[in-house]
Amino acid sequence: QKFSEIKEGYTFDDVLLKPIKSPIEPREADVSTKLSRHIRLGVPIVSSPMDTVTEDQMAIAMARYGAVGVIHRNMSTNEQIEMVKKVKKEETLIIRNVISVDPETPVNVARTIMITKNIAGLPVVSGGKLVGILTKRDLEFSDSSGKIRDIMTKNVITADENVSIEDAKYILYKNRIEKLPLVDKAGKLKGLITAKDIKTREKYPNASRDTNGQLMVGAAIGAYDIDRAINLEKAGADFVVIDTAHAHNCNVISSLKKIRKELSIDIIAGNIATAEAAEDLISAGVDGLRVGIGPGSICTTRIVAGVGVPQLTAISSVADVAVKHDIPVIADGGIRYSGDMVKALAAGASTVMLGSLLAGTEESPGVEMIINGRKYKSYRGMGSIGAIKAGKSDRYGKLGNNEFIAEGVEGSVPYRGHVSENLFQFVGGIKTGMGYIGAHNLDELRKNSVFIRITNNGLKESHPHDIRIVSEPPNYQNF
Ligand code: RVP
Repeated sequence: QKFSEIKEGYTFDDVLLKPIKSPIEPREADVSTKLSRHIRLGVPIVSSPMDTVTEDQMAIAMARYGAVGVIHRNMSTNEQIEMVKKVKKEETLIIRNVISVDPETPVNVARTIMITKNIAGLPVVSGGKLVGILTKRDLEFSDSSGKIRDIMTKNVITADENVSIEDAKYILYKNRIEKLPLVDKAGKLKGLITAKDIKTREKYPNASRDTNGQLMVGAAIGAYDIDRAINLEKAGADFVVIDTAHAHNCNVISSLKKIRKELSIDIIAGNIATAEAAEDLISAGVDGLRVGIGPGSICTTRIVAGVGVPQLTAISSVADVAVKHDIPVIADGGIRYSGDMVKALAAGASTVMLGSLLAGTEESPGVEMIINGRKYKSYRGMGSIGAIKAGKSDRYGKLGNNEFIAEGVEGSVPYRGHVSENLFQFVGGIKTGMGYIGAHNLDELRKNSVFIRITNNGLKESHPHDIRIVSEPPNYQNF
């Protein structure tokens, strides 16, 4: 395209959404969505794979709320695998590797196991078969030098290994027991369900869970990191994100095809910003697209390289192609308020990915600091010098073995409390937007939305003006 045929690109502050006659109240709006070809989420928000944003604690908090986190890759494969496993184990409903003891075990040995492993009910197994359970009550007045077989509870209430959660709950409740061992037809111990785990699960009814009831989690990989991808899948990751600054690169695409052959979980790839890139990545077999070249709050790509596409134009260019193939789009970068999320979703994204808005939360791995009496947390670009030096430097600007060009900065963002409080505000903002647009769900938001191009004066008018703000609401903070 010649310079004389130059086109305009727009971003969040360039537009507003027109209000439309609406049959719905915000509380009725359904924000559920697709993250990728096979993954559905209750909340259209994803935490970014950055080393000051998403590790296991962030991923757990996101999944519990119905959103999802992508664990960053600025660490060894083993460290990343451990984090994935931590998320998967956080709310395991059926314990598969059950610790058990033989009936001939001395009582004092069993007591030590129960104390050190913090177990309240210990299944007793002989030749693989469940023969009893040892509870704290059994131990209370027992002779420490005796054998377990003499004091264990023999008539154990069990359930079939394929019991449904609802049935398990009923059995636990009806019999007033805390532990329910699961056995196969031959009476062999196959697992254990505890009342405590069921209660924890009920605290988070909208959590993003896999088919086993475990929290969902994604993990980032480098474009050429096939081994990492395979190991993450083995560790239980629900999807991987091929994490590059420019996924519309021939080497990345041929590597993506190889990774596609090795994995059966969903593969999301990015970042891209054009329709052509969307076509090529979809042909190569991706299950989701991550959009954004340069909009990130910590990103200097557009300044250093002179390259990028204003984010709303990028989202809609990619989404126009992706929608034809039913491939969901993640709008990644540049989101500062819930209104930006509504605009991104209206422009065609199925989810938004957040960095700076989550970096200040309790669950992020960033370092806390106090500046002028106010609490902040560190936040840095993955192309910043600090992040590159700390780990794998291949997302951004590698020129040679030890030479690199930074494409990001390091800084801090205000402390923002817990992830759940923030997600509550973000989802509330999205639903409020949907109420103005008469959208019952995100499909309708996309279809009903009419954008208006605004001027700088319109933008000035949009923000609070001609007032000295004395009290900042949690969803509008300037600093
Ligand atoms: P933001 O939410 O505006 O803070 O942007 C976060 C996004 O910025 C990330 O998800 C990623 O796409 C991009 N990023 C991360 N590091 C850098 C960089 O150093 N340039 N950019």
